[in-house]
Amino acid sequence: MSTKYQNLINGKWVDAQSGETFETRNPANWSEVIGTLPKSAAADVEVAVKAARAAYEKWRLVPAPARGDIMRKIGDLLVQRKEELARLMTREMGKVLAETRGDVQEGIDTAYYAATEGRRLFGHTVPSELPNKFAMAIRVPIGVAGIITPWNFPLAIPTWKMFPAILSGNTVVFKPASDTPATATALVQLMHEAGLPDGVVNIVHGGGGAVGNAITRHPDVDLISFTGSTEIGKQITKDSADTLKRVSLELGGKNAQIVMDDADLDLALDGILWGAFGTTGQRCTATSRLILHEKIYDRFMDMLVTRTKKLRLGDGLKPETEVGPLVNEGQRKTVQSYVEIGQNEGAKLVAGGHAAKGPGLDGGWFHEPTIFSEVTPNMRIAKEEIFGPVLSVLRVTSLEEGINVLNDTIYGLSSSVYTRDVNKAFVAVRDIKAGITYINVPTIGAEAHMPFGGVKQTGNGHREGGWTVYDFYTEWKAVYFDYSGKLQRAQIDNY
Ligand code: UN1
Repeated sequence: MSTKYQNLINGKWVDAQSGETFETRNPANWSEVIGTLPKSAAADVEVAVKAARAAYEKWRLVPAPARGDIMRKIGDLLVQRKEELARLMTREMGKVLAETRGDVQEGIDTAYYAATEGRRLFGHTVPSELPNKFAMAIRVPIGVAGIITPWNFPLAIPTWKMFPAILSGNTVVFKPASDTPATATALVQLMHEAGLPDGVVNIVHGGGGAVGNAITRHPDVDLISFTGSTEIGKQITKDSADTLKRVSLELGGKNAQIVMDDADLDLALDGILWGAFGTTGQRCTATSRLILHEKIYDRFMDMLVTRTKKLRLGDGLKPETEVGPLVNEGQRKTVQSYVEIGQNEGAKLVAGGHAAKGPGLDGGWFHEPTIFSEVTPNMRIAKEEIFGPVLSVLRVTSLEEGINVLNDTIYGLSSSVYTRDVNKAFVAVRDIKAGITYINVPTIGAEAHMPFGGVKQTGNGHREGGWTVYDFYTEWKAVYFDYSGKLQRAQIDNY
């Protein structure tokens, strides 16, 4: 059954002004159309930004605890609809049900965190240097936030951005990935039902070129939060420069797991299978490099290849499926091209390497979980983000070398070290250049109340998640009260 989805602008469900549409389909079974969507353009963004701006002038005055009450209702509705949303998400982007339930859960956690943040949003009171004078710093909202999100966490990532934005008193124009617009619409529908006033959240469907650019270049959009490729992140930075928007970027990764010779190898094996092939490798946190200590290299590779070949591919709605399809044909082509690149570079293909065929697989974008061994740090498959089920394995002789290899990338999102030696673990935490370091945990699975983001070309210094994201969605205002009744000159009268 195909559903007709619309844009939500100023509290009304509407088509694109042009009347044009596009489709969203099931990557496990491409002939299944899930829905049609408005193919919007700059004119639709224009109306949405106007609505968001008008709504902002009222929403900023609603007390934060009252904004938090709506967040709590949003959380409650997400709990009620968790299963329905997870099923829609699996149909729309392919990852297995356990994972799409986890994706919704991340949204629930983010909603309840935001609800309680409505009663915090703490500022500071600070002693003044002058008598009979009071100083404080308070957080104020900023305005209209443009939110541009990817398809791999089609519910969680929009919630990481929209919930703190709205709780802080901003309003939102949201452009979800055109691969997952149905899930995004279900989320916005629920936010609307929870009682957000008209215009506080607006969704405009369409492509990055037409809709995304109109948002990032719009003079009346104050903030941009984007998750996606490093290439587009750089373009957004340029496009938003003319109006000096505040921009938060979560970009690429080339995350690695180091396994030391003293590690619990069974644990490290479970970790790498989940980190590399969970979500079919389509996470910005996915493990795409495995760095093995030479003493355990051969043994661990045997264990890894055996288990990888047993992973069950299929439709994510089936309970026995462990690895779903890639999201679309383009992603599968990218993966196939990297398999070729790896082979030409002289790496050894030890598992997978092909589009997956067979009953239940032929109608979708499936690809075998793939492993290259004997990879060296200068190969492209050791350097470039692939965003699919391809793992490059490198050999090292020490922790120090392992950390150097791990750091040898333009990215710096997530990292992992398996060791039983606490001293080695602390050295790794100190020397690894990444926004996230896990000890005896795979590179995926960040918790919603912790800072999330990366260093180097993974981002531009901001963090999502937890308390840190509120620094992005609020501006600090310094406030001074003088109750002395006379002019007191700072830096002069008291010295
Ligand atoms: C992403 O892939 O962009 O840490 C986000 C994780 C998830 C979020 C991934 N909680 O793997």
